[in-house]
Amino acid sequence: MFETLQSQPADKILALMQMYRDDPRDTKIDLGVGVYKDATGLTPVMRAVKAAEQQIWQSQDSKVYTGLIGDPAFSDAMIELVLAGAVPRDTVAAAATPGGTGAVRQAFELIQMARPDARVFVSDPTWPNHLSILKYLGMEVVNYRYFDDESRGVDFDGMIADLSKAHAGDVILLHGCCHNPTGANLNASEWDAVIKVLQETGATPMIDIAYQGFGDGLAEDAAATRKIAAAVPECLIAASCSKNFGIYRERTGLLMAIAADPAARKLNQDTLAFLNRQNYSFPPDHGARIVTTILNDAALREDWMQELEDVRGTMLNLRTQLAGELQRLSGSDRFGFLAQHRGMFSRLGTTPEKVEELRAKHGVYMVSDSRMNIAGLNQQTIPILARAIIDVGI
Ligand code: PLP
Ligand code: TYF
Repeated sequence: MFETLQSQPADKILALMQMYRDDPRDTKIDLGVGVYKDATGLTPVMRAVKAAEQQIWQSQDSKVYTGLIGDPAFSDAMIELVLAGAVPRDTVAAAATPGGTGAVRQAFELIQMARPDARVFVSDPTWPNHLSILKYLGMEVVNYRYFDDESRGVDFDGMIADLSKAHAGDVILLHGCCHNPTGANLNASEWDAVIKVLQETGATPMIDIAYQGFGDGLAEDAAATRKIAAAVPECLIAASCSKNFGIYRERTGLLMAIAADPAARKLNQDTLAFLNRQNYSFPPDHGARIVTTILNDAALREDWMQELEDVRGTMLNLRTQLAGELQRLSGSDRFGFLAQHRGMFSRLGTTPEKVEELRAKHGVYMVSDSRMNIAGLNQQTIPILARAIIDVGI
């Protein structure tokens, strides 16, 4: 029967990861897949994660099933981390999911169950998995303008104009912080304007927050999410713990559905449990338990926050240094956007041909849309990358 299958397009980011591994050059530089790497190129297990795992190993006396929505203590801890009391707790339904991707998938399914004809507005560009999951589910996608090719910032007027075309029953998907793939983000007053559009159109926001703590700080990165959640009656939030806890392979995420009032919460909560049951029954627990242990232990939480700050500071330094080096080599300010962008990624804003030239000639690997993972750089590779960028004429 399976001869009827059609081959599916590969994930470009993951294909690039393989290509990099197969490249024998020892001068190669990996700026592809979005994982944090330290100065030695390693993605370490965070100190607090190790300590939490040790505690769990010592104290856990059963691995019996949790519940369909996972351990409620994980939901409580994550709701606090992301929302910090921005909305009444008794309006928030939540379910643990396999990673942020699981939360995104369950959110789309929840939308589809509630409104089979909902349109989902997505930034142009957005994380490719948003588009492929929406396509797979047969949901209607509307692009809104986001990246300004000229300034490498946000095309804010275009964005607002496009979002204004949404109406009640539509969903507007927003990146809570550290936009993937561009690195370009809204400022506080621009977020306020987006909130105004949400209120005027009645469209429902869905916020994907996968990099809290990677941009301007834990609270700063969640500020827009909190403000939106408080300003509209209903809101979906897909949170990932992969990056900020460095537990990528543990598959740890949470989907939150905020209802207009406590009475409406129950239906959301029951539906989230139903959706988990249909797709995988019980969500993974180990990563969720690590996160809960860290967030609920003052010393571990403090240590985790410190290490996350160091990670964030490292990426900011790399940004400033790369922008500085490019300014020196090019004699112009045209790469200043690199220091303005936030999170792991920056879109350089060049053609796939130039990206290919960077790979073939200089062993620099970035996604063909010219997204580079800033965390893939270090002191040695910054000048090499800067020279390569100038050499290919970007
Ligand atoms: N959403 C965005 C925008 C992402 O970049 C990612 C990737 O890390 C995710 C969601 C979810 O990641 P994960 O499923 O690994 O938690
Ligand atoms: O955008 C990235 O690089 C990360 C990691 O199918 C990732 O979000 C990449 C591709 C993918 C899942 C995660």
